Amino acid sequence: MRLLEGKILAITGGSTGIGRATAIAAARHGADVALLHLGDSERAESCVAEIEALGRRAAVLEGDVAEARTARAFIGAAVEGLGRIDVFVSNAGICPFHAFLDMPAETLERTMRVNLHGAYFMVQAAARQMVEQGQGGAIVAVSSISALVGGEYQTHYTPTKAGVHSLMQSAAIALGRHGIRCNSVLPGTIETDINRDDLADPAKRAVMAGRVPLGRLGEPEDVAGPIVFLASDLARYVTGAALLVDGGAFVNLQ
Ligand code: NAD
Ligand code: RM4
Repeated sequence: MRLLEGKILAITGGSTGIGRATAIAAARHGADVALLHLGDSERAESCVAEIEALGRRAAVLEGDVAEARTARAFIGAAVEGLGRIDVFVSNAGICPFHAFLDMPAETLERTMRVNLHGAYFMVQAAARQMVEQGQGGAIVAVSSISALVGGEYQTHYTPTKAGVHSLMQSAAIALGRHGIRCNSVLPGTIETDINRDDLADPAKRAVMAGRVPLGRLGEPEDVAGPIVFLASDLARYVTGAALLVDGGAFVNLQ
């Protein structure tokens, strides 16, 4: 069953990790895909090649989500290249692990700017396009289990993920009258570039894997499926929701 047949999906951070797995899963489900990357042309082009090999169209743009103008440029390029936008996935994010007491102000500000302002600018630009098209749409934001629980070296990051989750709740209200659904996924620990150094510590890795009832850390493809579901008409009455995709880590107290 192809869940996104004939849809056009745009995604940020689409050249690696969860974003790349989602772009390819969407293409397998029948979508054409526009992807935004930052300084990663080679992997972005290889993702485009994979999408095209699946018989779908792809468009690619480079830009920094922290800049509001990137949102306008990306949505504009996606519409120019592929015709319209039915689904938008706000995925780009950073997590430069750092202790709280000596957190550099620039690290805090960059993390907020990319993860929260970036998501806001992008979701707003995508929503404006969907409203103009007049046929509804679906927006999925990649929040995190870290919207709900803390992290000693993530004091700059967890508030942005709580913010992204909250943005989807408020946007669901603002956009419901336009038939645009807004939901978030809350991944647990998924092995990608973002935590490669953090998980290189065997002790930390064992602790993180050990708290997952399903017995392993996540792979990007584990998150792509729930994103495709929320983007699809199977989820047509789901808006303002948050879906944990964490192998059960969040509920594992004892
Ligand atoms: P990743 O590093 O592979 O992906 C992040 C992507 O965002 C990269 O492609 C990167 O180039 C892009 N990006 C970063 N800053 C950008 C900017 N300023 N402008 C444009 N693109 C930018 O790691 P990932 O784990 O796939 O991360 C994707 C999302 O998933 C992030 O929002 C992250 O917070 C979230 N997340 C990840 C995990 C995890 O355990 N891996 C868990 C929960 C949530
Ligand atoms: C997630 C969660 C994971 C961490 C990544 C970087 O939101 O906190 O444990 O590895 O971020």
